[in-house]
Amino acid sequence: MLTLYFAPGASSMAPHIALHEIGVPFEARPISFARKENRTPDYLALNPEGKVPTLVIDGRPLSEAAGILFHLARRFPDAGLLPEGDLEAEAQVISWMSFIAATIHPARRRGLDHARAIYALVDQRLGARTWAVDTYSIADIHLLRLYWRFFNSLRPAPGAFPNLDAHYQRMTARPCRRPSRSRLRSATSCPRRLNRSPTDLCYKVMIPGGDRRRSLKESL
Ligand SMILES: N[C@@H](CCC(=O)N[C@@H](CS)C(=O)NCC(=O)O)C(=O)O
Repeated sequence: MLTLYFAPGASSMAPHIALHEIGVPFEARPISFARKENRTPDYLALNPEGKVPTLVIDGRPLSEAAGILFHLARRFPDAGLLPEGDLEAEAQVISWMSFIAATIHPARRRGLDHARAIYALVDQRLGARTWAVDTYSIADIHLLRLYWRFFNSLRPAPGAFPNLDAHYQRMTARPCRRPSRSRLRSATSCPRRLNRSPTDLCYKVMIPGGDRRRSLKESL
């Protein structure tokens, strides 16, 4: 049983996307910072820092977006979220995720100029390649969430980060990956498309077994 504790728009968005991408059943538990639900004794017992995300795996908590993404990618290899059999490519994914957690994520706290300088570095590091490493991976999901947050809150000048913009467009245009029914027997869902509204990340979710659709929305 997987339970994701998330707050809309927070770092938890990356594992939230990955879980939908994989199509595995999970319980999503929203946490309100405004109501200080991340400071309750029950939540602190799962995540002593009082941060999201936390993924509870059969009762055992796992924190840190990078660790959760790695767990999901390795546990569900059919989703193709981590290069397989290529040590160097796998290490490149870990390198990106360390860079994201240690350098990109804290950048905004050091001011706008610093954040812009860091995103210029990210843009350069990404370059013209399609994905962060040779194939689509959890590093792209992690990167999307950070740039989405930066883009929507600080509104960089058009063309300021062309490689990141192109990556963002590619991410939002990705088609739905539907899990095979034989592999996942229980009800699953997956993202159709991430919309480009300034404040929302919206998945169009298909429920297998019918053409009924519903939206799952993370709003700021
Ligand atoms: N290094 C952590 C950072 C997690 C983090 O900073 N989460 C923020 C939201 S983006 C949070 O929960 N903040 C609530 C708080 O600090 O009270 C990760 O990558 O998962």
